[in-house]
Amino acid sequence: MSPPRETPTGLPGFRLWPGALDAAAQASLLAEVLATTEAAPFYRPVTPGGRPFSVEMTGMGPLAWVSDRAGYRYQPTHPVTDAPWPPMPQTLLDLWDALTGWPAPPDACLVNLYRGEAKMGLHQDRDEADLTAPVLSVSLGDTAVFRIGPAEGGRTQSLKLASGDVCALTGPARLARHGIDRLLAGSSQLVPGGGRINLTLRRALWRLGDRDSTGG
Ligand code: MD3
Ligand code: FE
Repeated sequence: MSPPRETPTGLPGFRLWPGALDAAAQASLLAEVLATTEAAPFYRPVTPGGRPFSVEMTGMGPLAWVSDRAGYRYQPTHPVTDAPWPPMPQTLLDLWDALTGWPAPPDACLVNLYRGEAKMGLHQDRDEADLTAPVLSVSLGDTAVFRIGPAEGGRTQSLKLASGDVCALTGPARLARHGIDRLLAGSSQLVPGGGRINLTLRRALWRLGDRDSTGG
C-alpha cells in the first residue's frame, strides 16, 4: 500500500486521510473485523435512560466502550457474552502507529455498525482517561454524512466519510462535538447486507507511563 496522503480540513487537530485504505485493504480489514464478531457479536446498547441506540456495537482489544442502564464506561468484556473482547487486528495497531505517531498503543477499539436509518447524535468523546491522546477512526462501507464543530458549541460543518477514509482527532479537535447525521445508502458494496462499520481506536484507560511507556 502507498502511504496515505493527508487532506487539509480547516479544523485544527482534525486530520483526514481520504482513501487511506485501498479496496483490497478495506476488504481484508473488514474480513478480520467480521471474523471477530463471530465470538463478539454486534449488540444494541441502551442509553442510561433506557433508549436503544440506532447503532449496533461491539469491540476489540483490551477494552471497549459500553452503555447500559448503569451508565457509560470502558470495560474488558462483551456485555452479552461476558467474554473478553477479541484482540485488535495488527493492521489497526500498525495504522495507529503510522498515522498518529503516538508513543503507546490504543487500549480500546469500538466497532460501530450503521444500517438503514442509524445515526449518532452530536456528542463529545470524554470518557477516556487520557484526553491528550488522539482518537483514530476508520470508515468501512457506505459513506456517512459526518458533522463536527467546536468543543464549546457553535457552528458545525458537515463532511462525508467514505469507505477507506481514516481520520484522527488530536489536540484542539480531541473534544470536538461530532456525530453521524445519516448514511448514503448503497454508496458502497463492501459490508454484506449493506451499511457502514466505523472503528475507533482510543487510549481509554491506559495513561502514558502507567504500564506502557515503551508501548505495551
Ligand atoms: C471527533 N463515531 O464512536 S467517527 C464514536 O462514525 C463516534 O461511528 C462516529 O463518534 C462513527 O464516538 C464518528 C469520527 C470521530 C471519532 C471520534 C472523535 C470523530 C471524533 C473524537 C473526537 C472528535
Ligand atoms: Fe464520538
